[in-house]
Order: sequence, then structure tokens, then C-alpha cells
Amino acid sequence: MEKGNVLVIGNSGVGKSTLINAVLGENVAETSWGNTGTTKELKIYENDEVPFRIIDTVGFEPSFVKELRAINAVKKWSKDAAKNGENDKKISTIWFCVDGTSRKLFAKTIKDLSSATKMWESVPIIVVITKSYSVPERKENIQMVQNAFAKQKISKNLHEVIPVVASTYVLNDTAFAAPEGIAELIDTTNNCLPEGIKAADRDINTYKLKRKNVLSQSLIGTVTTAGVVVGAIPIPLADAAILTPIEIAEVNALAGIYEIGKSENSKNFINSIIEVGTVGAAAKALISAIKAIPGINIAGAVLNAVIAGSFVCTIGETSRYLFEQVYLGKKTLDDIDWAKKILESKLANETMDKINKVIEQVSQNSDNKSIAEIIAKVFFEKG
Ligand SMILES: Nc1nc2c(ncn2[C@@H]2O[C@H](COP(=O)(O)OP(=O)(O)OP(=O)(O)O)[C@@H](O)[C@H]2O)c(=O)[nH]1
Ligand SMILES: [Mg+2]
Repeated sequence: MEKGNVLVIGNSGVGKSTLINAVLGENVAETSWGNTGTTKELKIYENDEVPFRIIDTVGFEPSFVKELRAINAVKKWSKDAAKNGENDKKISTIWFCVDGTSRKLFAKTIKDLSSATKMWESVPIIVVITKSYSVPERKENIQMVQNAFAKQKISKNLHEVIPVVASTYVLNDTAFAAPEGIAELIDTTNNCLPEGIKAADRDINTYKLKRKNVLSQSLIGTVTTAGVVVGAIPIPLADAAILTPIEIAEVNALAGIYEIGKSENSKNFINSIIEVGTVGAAAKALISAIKAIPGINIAGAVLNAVIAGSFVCTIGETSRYLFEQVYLGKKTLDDIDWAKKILESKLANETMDKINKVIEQVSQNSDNKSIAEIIAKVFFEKG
């Protein structure tokens, strides 16, 4: 079975490194006294007895710059997990440490936690109340944590709140607080790891998909502007073929984002999309329909620019959707008829409405950049 990874996170000095040593039963993580021994980088620890790896992190600090550094270090670690598929960087459970002696849990600390671990949006969180030396205060502290989390979006991931003493705390010659809660923390972590490992995989996939989406939108935006520029040169309105090189570049770049590859199958798939979008019957019919819109009061060049940009945008957004379906395994590159029908149906049923909306918003004086922006706004509108 896959070994899970536990990310230990919290303010500087709460006792993250001390906790890790207690769980692993050896002094591997350096702990701090004053300014020395504070953790400066993310580090992964494991041994044969504990069935999960533990990642020690840089503590959140009150200073703004150090704060960002701590958060960004975790974000970078997480991105590497997504980018390089590094299994030991996936985070399958989070131990969020809060100091049991401070008796305060600031909303800001929880915000830092959410921000650093944003990618792991469904991974279980165990709050560890460190330095829980006072037995009577434990119940109240648990309540305080639950209240503080209740108002937060990540509260759905809060799995358990566990007070611990990681190493003996000496009050005087006869009074001390003995280590406690470590076994419970290990058991609880073990129990939520299978779900956590699944959640980590799910979160990585969601993250990758979101990234692909953002990259694609920005690409389509850029190419739409190129389409507008080409369209604005007075050309015969019916000649959608003049856009073909732009569209080929666009569709190929999108295929790259969705890891479509360069097989014979993918070439056929991509070529069919381009054909439908440029010289296909639906594309031609759409251009005739636009020409027939009564009472258009913008000049030929502006109208051409709108049409060109809208075509490029439609083909981009539709092929993005098609590639996404293939990437998700819901369709294959052999489903060419399906792909063609979707683009044809967009061109026949949706693009005209959108072009009308764009026409309403552009004016005689709109420059290329603002035309492209209006198109992107109308075409990417949700719903
Ligand atoms: N006696 C006792 N001391 C503790 C316990 N937990 C933390 N400490 C002390 O608190 C101080 C800070 O602990 P660390 O484990 O270094 O804290 P950290 O969260 O790793 O700090 P950074 O690496 O700076 O973020 C050290 O002096 C620890 O000995 C505990 O359970 N018992
Ligand atoms: Mg530390």
C-alpha cells in the first residue's frame, strides 16, 4: 500500500519538530531554543515503524515576509507533487499544530493554513494542540479550536482535535506533565490515511485541471486578439480560410496543454476540428447569417474583426472542452464524429447569439484590443 505523507504546519515555536521526534521515537528533527534550531526548510522524515512519512515545515512567523516565505515553501512543495508526480510530496493528511499554552487561535493562523495548503482542498486535517500540559484546560482548548474552525471553509476537513504533550514538561522537582496523546495521534492518522491518500490524488487532479483551464483561457485570449487583428484588415467577409493558420496554431497549442500527443489519431482529431471551424458547412452558414443581420451600424473592418475574433474564440473554447473530455478519459481521439458535432452545434446554435452580444458592445471607434476583450468577456461568460 502507498505510504501516506503527513504535513506538519503551524506557527513558529509551537512544537512541530518536537512532535515529529516524539512520533518517530528519535531525535531527527532539529528543535529550537531561542533563535537556534528553528526549522528553515521543508524536510521529510520516516522510519520503518511508523507507516507514514512526516514533513516538517517552516513555522508561520509574525513578520510579513517570513510569513510569505513559509506559505510559499509549502505551495512550492505541493506544486512539485502535481508537476513531477513525486509520490513523497503528495500530502495525504495535515497536522495543524496550535499552542496549548497560548489559549488563543487567531483567524489569521487558520488563513495561513488554508493559503499554504490550498491545493489540498479535501485532505483531512488533524489539529494537534501542542504543549497541552494543563489537563483542565484541554476541553476548553478543543472547544476553542472547533469554534475557530466552524467559521472557515476548510472546517469540512477537520477530522479530529488532539491535545498532546510531546516531551516531559518539568514544573519543579516533583511536578511534571508526562508525554501524552502521541499514540492517539498515530492511530487517528492511520485511520484517516486511506481516505487522505485518495483525497490527495483527487486534489492533484483537480489542481492540474484548473491549471490547464487557466492556461487555455489565457492562450485563447491571446489568439483571439491575433484573429481580431487579421480580421480587421479589409478582406472579403466570407473568407474564413484566412484565419486557418491562426486556428491551427491555437488548436495544436491547446492539444499540447491537455497532453494530447502527436499520434496519427490525434492528427486526425485535430484536423477534423479545424476543418469544421474554417471551411465546414456550419462555419460558412454562420458567416452568411452574420452578413444578413439587418441594420448593423458598424463598418466592415470592425465587423470583420468581430467575426474573426469570435471564430477563433469559439474554436478555441470548444476544442479546449473536447481535449478536456479526452484528457479526463470520458472520450477518446477516435470519437471524431462526436467532436465534429459539438463544434458544429456551437457554431449553429450559440455563436450567433454571442456575436450579436459582442456587436451590441463594440462601437465604430473600438480598437483591436478592446474588441478582443469584449469577445473574451462574452464568450467566457459563465452559464
Ligand atoms: N517540554 C516540552 N517542550 C516542548 C514541547 N513541545 C515543544 N516544546 C518546546 O518548544 C520549543 C519549540 O519547539 P519546536 O519543536 O522547535 O517548535 P517548531 O514548531 O518546530 O518551531 P519552528 O521550527 O521555529 O517553526 C522547544 O524549546 C521545545 O523544546 C513539549 O511537548 N514539551
Ligand atoms: Mg521546527
